[in-house]
Amino acid sequence: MQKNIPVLLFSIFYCLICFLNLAVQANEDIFPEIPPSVLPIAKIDYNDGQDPMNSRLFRTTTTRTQVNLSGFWDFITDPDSIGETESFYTSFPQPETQLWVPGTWNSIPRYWQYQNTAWYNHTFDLPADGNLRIRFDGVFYTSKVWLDGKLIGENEGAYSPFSFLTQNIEKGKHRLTVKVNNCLYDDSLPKKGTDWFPFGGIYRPIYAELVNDIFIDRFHVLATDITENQAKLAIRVYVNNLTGKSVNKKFRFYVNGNLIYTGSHAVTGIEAVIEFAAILQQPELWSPDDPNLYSARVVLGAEEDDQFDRFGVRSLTKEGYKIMLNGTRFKMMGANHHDDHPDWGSALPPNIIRQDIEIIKRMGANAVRGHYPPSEMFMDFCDSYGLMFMNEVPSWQYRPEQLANPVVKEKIKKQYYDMVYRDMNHPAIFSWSLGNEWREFQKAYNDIKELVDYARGVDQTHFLTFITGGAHFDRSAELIDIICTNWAQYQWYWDPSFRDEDSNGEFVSTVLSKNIGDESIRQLNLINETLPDKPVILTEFGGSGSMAGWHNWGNVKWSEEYQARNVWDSGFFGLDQEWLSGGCVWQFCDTRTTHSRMLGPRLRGWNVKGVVDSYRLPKMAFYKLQELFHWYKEQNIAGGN
Ligand code: ADA
Repeated sequence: MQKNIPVLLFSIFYCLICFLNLAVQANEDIFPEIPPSVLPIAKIDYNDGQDPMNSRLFRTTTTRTQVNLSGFWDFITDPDSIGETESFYTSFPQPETQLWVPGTWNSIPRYWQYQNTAWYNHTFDLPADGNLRIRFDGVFYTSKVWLDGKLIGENEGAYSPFSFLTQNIEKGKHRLTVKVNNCLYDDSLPKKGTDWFPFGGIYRPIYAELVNDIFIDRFHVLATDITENQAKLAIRVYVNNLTGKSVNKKFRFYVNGNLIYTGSHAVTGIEAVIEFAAILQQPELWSPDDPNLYSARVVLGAEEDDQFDRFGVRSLTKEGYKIMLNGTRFKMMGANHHDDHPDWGSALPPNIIRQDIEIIKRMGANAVRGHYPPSEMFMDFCDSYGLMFMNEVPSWQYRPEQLANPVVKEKIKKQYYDMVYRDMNHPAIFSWSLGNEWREFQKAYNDIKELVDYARGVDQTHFLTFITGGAHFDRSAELIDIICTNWAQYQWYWDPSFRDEDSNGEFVSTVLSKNIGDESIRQLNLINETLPDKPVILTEFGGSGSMAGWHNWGNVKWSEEYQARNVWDSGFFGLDQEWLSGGCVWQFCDTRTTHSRMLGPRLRGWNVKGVVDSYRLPKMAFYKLQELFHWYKEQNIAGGN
């Protein structure tokens, strides 16, 4: 018997190994995880350094003195709006606390629901004399800024950078005081009652820099006439000139550290635009599977000022209802993303942004959609990891009378301009959207036309769209390049309908509410019948809410099973129909909802339609989507549609 013990132990051990192996294999079959090594990384054969301001994924200048203003700032709320009359900007009162900037006060339990005025105050050291430019990447929602007690500017709008310049400032200690208010109104952008939480504060990076009397604000690089041998680069440099004179300046343009253009140009007016062209030899194309990037640098004068950015070379065109990326059909497999995290609110730090991007890539996606321009860091990560991005003006669910309001229209135009101005260089940009789910937009044709005409005047090099709720359409669809419809509501605010095939292999809805399902498919088909030459994207599909970790038999609302089936059902439809160009799941992660929506269809005050929960842990729907996206990709590689 004793002799048999080692044999017995070995057999038990062997069985255990076999069992574990099988379990691992079974698991792999069900959940095709991509090992981290397979995630593509940015392909750029030039080291453009790290950004000490933490605003971008790369250093933006070698010539300017910069001071990173992130850190703990004094903070006080001002619910009765007494701050200006009591001159908080000359003598800041005893602070209630110190808050981390960039950050939002709504991620601190003490200010969790606070929606009103608050003040920040911070002292910093300027290492040299000069023209001081304070650069805010984003403040939600209105802000007013004082430097050493003197008002230097104010801003409305949460999603675009803005800066204030003060000339001839002496080196040494300076004090910055910022009044912020996160209240929203019927004519704000977004408007009051918008679904996502109005996280207040200086929530994106902020820094100070010294600039010369003539300096570069930004530059755009556009690649056209792309062949295997070369691409034409059209470069446009936006220069600020404080001298009051017209001066001739030399401009140099580098790609990956190589000088490819030198020329002299007249810099005339306060905001001058300099244009020139260059040729890029043997361009490496950018795509989600192969995200090749180039580092670009513009130098003004004899190294008096410089700016870095990155760009990519890719073509995005339409062939009837098909979208072509670099000449190959592109079907969108995406996720809607909000800047939202339980610990950080909307102020996502770089490591969380990177984690989100990696999870979305791991899901097998090739695209992301946002309701507003995300941080520049987020866009940089989309470029680097290979995700197309649908960018949007946060004009969410405006009614016709709001769209007709000239104040609102001006805000939409300004936000559109700022979005294009900031994000033109990102190869990741798939489209610009003027807004989401405008109510009864059929009644607002003239206002929509005015907005579209304005948008085309700003940029004609990217797709332009606006998003409709449900599969409705009208003649305004003819104004835009791609039809985008949020199809998912048919599935989450009414009884679910699930996909099935009839005996002829046709897609039909079945089970719980056949009528709603059939009607939604009928409307989608109608779009295609009426506008057969327009690409159509399901900008929001799937996404019934689920309570992470809660399971049930059948299709019980809030269960993970219910959501997983819903996501598969509508996502499959978007990829399977030849005339559809895919879509984006609603939504990436569970997010906080606004005050007025805490009750009703928002489980525990959160929009729980995430395929991962608020801490980014996967729900069943995540794996279903991963399976779907990988299935489509494999089928496609193997010669499918
Ligand atoms: C709409 C809207 C989203 C979100 C969603 C929901 O489709 O575009 O922002 O509010 O509804 O969760 O209800």
